[in-house]
Amino acid sequence: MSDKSYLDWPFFDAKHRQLAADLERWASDNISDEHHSDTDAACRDFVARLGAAGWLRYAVGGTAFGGKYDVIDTRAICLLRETLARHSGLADFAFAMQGLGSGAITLHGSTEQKQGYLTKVATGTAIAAFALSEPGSGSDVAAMSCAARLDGNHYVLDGEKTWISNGGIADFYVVFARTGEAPGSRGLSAFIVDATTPGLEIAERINVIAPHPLARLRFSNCRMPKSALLGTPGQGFKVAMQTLDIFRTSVAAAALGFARHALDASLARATQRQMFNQALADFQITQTKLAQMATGVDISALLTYRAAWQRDQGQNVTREAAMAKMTATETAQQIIDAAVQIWGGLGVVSEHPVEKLYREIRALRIYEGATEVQQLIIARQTLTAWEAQAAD
Ligand code: COS
Repeated sequence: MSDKSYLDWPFFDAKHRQLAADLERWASDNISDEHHSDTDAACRDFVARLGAAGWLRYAVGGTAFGGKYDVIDTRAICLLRETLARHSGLADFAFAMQGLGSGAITLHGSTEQKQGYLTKVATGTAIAAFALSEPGSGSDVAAMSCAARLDGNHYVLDGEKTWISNGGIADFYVVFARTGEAPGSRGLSAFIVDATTPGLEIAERINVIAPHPLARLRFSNCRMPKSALLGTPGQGFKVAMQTLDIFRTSVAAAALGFARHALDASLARATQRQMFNQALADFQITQTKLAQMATGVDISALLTYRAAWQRDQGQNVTREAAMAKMTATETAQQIIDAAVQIWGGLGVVSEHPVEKLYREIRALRIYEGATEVQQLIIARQTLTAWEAQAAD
């Protein structure tokens, strides 16, 4: 049984404690972390079941459009991701991508766009995707080359996007493209592109170590109505960054869920496994590991829920979200590695729970801003704050 004492921390309200308890019950009854031979089908199934049970309502903002609340509650999103990740990486993925893929619509969509897309995302009847990265621009978003030009009442999209989660199974993609109002980051815009739009093709399906739907998309003379524009022309970079400000914190929460699972599995093994006439947990060398793992879990939880709470207070969290994402993902990697060591040979057997965690955690240190990008963000923000103080 996972430690729940953190729910008493002052970051949470009564509704969060209730959510955590209800979700834990639902996840225990409904999620099994078995091997899925058809990842696409398993992901579709998770989206449908998470939608039917009402959990996806937390992933969108606006009660008039199916959302649980008018504004996305970041602490709820984080509790959902942490709990789902502790039970199944793919269940967490299915939830997270509904949120990331529709986050820009929640933040900047028109009433028609919210009515058309958010309601379906919240019920699990449409699958969402976020298309930002390109073969030539991952960390450096402002360098993207995928372009959209205005042609009468249409925008025409040309270029490629890659590493697109839900690519191939999504019903729509929020796509960022260069519209050229100004150079660099000030000349990008966001669009909602339906998967059936002529000129959009799945150029490649990509297999990764922890399987989930992933693809490279190609846009060739892809014509969309002007109404596909999301927000204001030229504001696409900020739309992307604001969306990431919410969901980067939730990546930290998912890493925390994986880390808690690894700690629980290690405690179970260390107390049961006998060697040299005592339990593994009786060795001080094991206790050192367990102490570091437990402390790492709490450090990650503190940073994650600090960032989530701060965003829910209406404050800027670019720095705090970056700190949480960097620390929780890097720490979870170390905790899971220690769990594999504690499990020994069994820890590297295919589909053993800790072997799966070992594969699941790796991508989180890369996607939605690699650790190195988070370091850049934290350093810039820290320097800016210091310079502002020095100028006073
Ligand atoms: N919210 C709102 N606005 C933001 C913002 C945020 N979180 N972050 C930056 N901006 C604004 C800046 O204020 C700046 O505005 P002005 O043009 O009005 O001055 C503009 O956006 C450009 O910001 P900046 O100069 O910091 O942009 P850079 O090109 O230097 O890039 C990084 C910044 C590296 C932080 C950004 O490109 C990034 O996050 N990269 C990682 C992308 C990523 O996560 N990829 C994974 C895709 S999802 S799997």
